[in-house]
Amino acid sequence: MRFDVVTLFPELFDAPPKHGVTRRAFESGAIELRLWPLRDFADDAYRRVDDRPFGGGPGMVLLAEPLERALAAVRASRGGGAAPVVHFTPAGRRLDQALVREIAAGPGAVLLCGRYEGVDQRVVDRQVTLELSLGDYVLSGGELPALVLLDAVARLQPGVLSAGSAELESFGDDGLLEGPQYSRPERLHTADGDVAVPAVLLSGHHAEVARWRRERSLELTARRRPDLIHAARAAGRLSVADERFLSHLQL
Ligand code: 9D3
Repeated sequence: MRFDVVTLFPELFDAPPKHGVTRRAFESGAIELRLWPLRDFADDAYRRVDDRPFGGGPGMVLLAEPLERALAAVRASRGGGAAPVVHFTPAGRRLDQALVREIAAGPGAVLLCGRYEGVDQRVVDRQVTLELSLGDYVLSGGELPALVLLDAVARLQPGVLSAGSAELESFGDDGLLEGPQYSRPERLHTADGDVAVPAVLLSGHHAEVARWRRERSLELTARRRPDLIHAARAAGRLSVADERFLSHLQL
């Protein structure tokens, strides 16, 4: 799948193909990343891509014409195909794992990263098919949100994660938070005494380990994210044993 990124800051996208588990998705060619520096599509000697908003007000707006030229070049380069054109904006729909899965199953996308106060609305109206936000906090532009989407999609590519982890984790198939994890040593020596790993995890009883993990997961989710318990229940993802455990929880 192919992602075309229109941005004033293409250098910000150097990292994902170089580091961590997602590097494999780029090295294998599962994800092709093409960058379109917006300044290359300016039409004046100063390479101007922003100007003051009509009607007045603070800040600057990304100009329509460089954006239209950049998007025309992207479309020509991609050929036909109906890839979504995503605009990252605080006014967009909140990105979640269901949407990440949908995008990961498609042909990629064109990612339009806004800066300043935003982009000329005529470009949004003509070209954009999906507006996305990361959540209710103020960033300085759409580049970090685009990197977040690329990371979330890259780790779903076959061969990127060790078997099973993509399905089992938080916001994976069961939609609950994950409980605690422990590794060596069995007893951690500290200034205020030894700290042991929960004994059940060392017992070798796989069914008991699974039940213990399920209960920790249910307990944490019920305390921190009761909305996710309600969603799991509505989707039929809670067993009779899960419901019995939850009914005895003192929240
Ligand atoms: C006058 C109001 N503006 C400043 C508070 C609105 C505004 C415009 C552009 C605020 C931030 C930005 C830049 N942010 C993004 O481009 C952005 C974003 C974000 O700020 N938060 C969460 N998700 C996203 S996606 C793109």
